[in-house]
Formats: sequence, C-alpha cells, structure tokens
Amino acid sequence: MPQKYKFCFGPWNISEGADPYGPPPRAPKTFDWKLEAMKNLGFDAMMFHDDDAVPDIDTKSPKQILAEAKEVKKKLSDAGLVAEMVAPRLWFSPNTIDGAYTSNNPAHRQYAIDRSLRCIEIAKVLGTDVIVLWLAREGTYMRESKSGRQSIDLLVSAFDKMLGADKKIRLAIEPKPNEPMDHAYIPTIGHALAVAHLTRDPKRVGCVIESAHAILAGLDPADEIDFAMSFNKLWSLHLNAQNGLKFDQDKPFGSANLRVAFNQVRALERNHYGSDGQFVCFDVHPFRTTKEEHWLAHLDNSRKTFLRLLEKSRSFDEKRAKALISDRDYQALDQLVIEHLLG
Ligand code: GLO
Ligand code: MG
Repeated sequence: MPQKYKFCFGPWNISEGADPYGPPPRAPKTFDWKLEAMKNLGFDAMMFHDDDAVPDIDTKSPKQILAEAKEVKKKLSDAGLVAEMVAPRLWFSPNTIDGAYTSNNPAHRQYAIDRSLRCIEIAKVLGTDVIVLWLAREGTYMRESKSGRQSIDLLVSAFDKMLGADKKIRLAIEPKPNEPMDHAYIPTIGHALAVAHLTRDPKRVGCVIESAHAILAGLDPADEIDFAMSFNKLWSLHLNAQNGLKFDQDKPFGSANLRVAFNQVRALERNHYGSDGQFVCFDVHPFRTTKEEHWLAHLDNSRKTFLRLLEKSRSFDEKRAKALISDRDYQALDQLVIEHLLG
C-alpha cells in the first residue's frame, strides 16, 4: 500500500515578514484566524511553540497555563485537527540571551529547564508526546566564551530532567549548524543521535530534520533522512528549501532546487516515513513581498509540490535506473533523472 502522508505547519509559518532591516509588512493575524486557515487548507495538524498555545507564558501561573492549554485543545478538536508537537521557545526571553540550557548563568539555565517542564505539561494537554528542541542559542558567538565539553554535559543533564519528568514524552532534537549562533553545539543529525546515547533513556531521544538546516551544514537532506531513519529516529520533518549558504531562508518546498526536493521525497518513500504516525511539516515562510491576499500560498504550494514530487518518485523508471547503475552509466542515470523531472 502506498504511504498516505499527513501534513502540518505552525502558526509562525503564517509570518508577518519582518527582517533585521525592516518592520513587518503584514499585520499579525490571530491564532483563531490561523487555525481556520489551516482547516480550510485541509492540513491535518498544527505544530506549537509553548507560547503559541499559551501566549505570555512566563507571566502565568501553572494553573492558568493548563487552563489555557485546555482551551486550545478544544479549539483544535473542534476544527478536526491535532497537535503535532510542542517546542519550548527558549530564544525570546531576556533569560536566554546567553543560551538556555548552556547559559553561563545558573539561574538562567534553571529558567530554561523550568520552562521546558511546563512545555511538557502543555504537550500532555494538547495530546502529543513529541517535544521538539530547536536549540537556537545553544552554541557560541565566540569560541572562548563557553566550554564545548561542559555544554554537552549541560545539554544532557537538561534532557535527562525532561525525560525524568514524564515517562512517555519523546525529545526530538532539531539540529541547525548556525543562525542565530556562529556555531551550534548540535549542528547535524549525527550529533543529535550521538547525544541521545548519553541520556538516561536514549530510546526517547530522536530528531527532526529541516531541509534548510541540513543544507546550511553542507549536507544533503535526503542523506540526513536516510541516516535518521536507519535508527528509526525521524519523528518529525521540516521540509523547505534553501538557496546555498546564507541566512536560513525557509523557502517553499522545492523552490530552490527541485532535484534536492525530489531526492528527499524518494528518501521518505523508501524509508516508509509516516508509517509510525509522523507528519510532514512545512517550516516555510512567505516571501517578504507577499500581499495579504496571497498569505497562505507558500503552504499550499509546498504541499502541492510535495504531492507532485511524490508522483514523480512513484513513476520514476526504477528498472531502467537499476540497469544503468549496474552498467555504471551514471551519465545516463543523471539524464534519466533530469528528463523525468522535466516531464
Ligand atoms: C528555525 C527553526 C524553527 C523551529 C521551530 C520549532 O530555524 O527551524 O522554525 O523549527 O521554532 O522549534
Ligand atoms: Mg524548523
């Protein structure tokens, strides 16, 4: 049976378009508007930061946080949607300027852990066991400011506290080599899966691949997918596109390099991604120039491109490819792929 894919995105993927050089060109939409948009687009699930579910989370009591999370859960259920994951947003607070779990300030490290534990509580209410850890500020701007060795110990100790707080949750690390940091401590899937083995429960520590992050690390996202899935550790996926080594672009899936996108879809197919309930998420942003009336096109287009590439993957002449591979005629194989994609 061919795999049926389920799709999701997060509220931040309907973004306003601010960049370091200018204010947002679009006014923010409410959570309810975004939820309605997701429903109308026919997506299946929503990704959450803890404060997407409970805004201003740091000012609220545990009781209030749970009450608000319950309201969000009800809205989701009413819309026929589920929560795919919850991620502690550990990069906005004044307490995380110098990193969260790896900050040089012990009080700030404690803040990061406390907030992560609250995030787990929210995930339980929203009905997901996946906690995504994009370790935005766990790295250095300056090599001498932190000890890499101590930082790994601190990361493992933070992960252990989360794993100990709830017996069911799974931590999915989302590696990214740089931005906002100069160098991140967990830059690739190999690093994420290696760190998993230092924790108290390696089985519950896996990863999320983001296409753009793999490309920023100089890697092929399809290889990262094959690698993670060899360990059964790919618990979520942020598909998007990235045009070379520059700032993280989060372009629509397929937008920068169709062949790289095609190979990601092929990797998902050969590994049966989704058969354990995983979703295909698009961590994409609209171009800054996008007008309000076209605000959702990047999400719809990413899914359209994914589905077109799925057809391309399923109709690829595997027999011919195999024959060319046995004959070591990679020149013809290259052309076979190009002509297949050209249609
Ligand atoms: C940024 C990341 C970010 C995360 C999201 C979930 O580069 O891709 O969008 O995926 O915050 O934690
Ligand atoms: Mg991402």
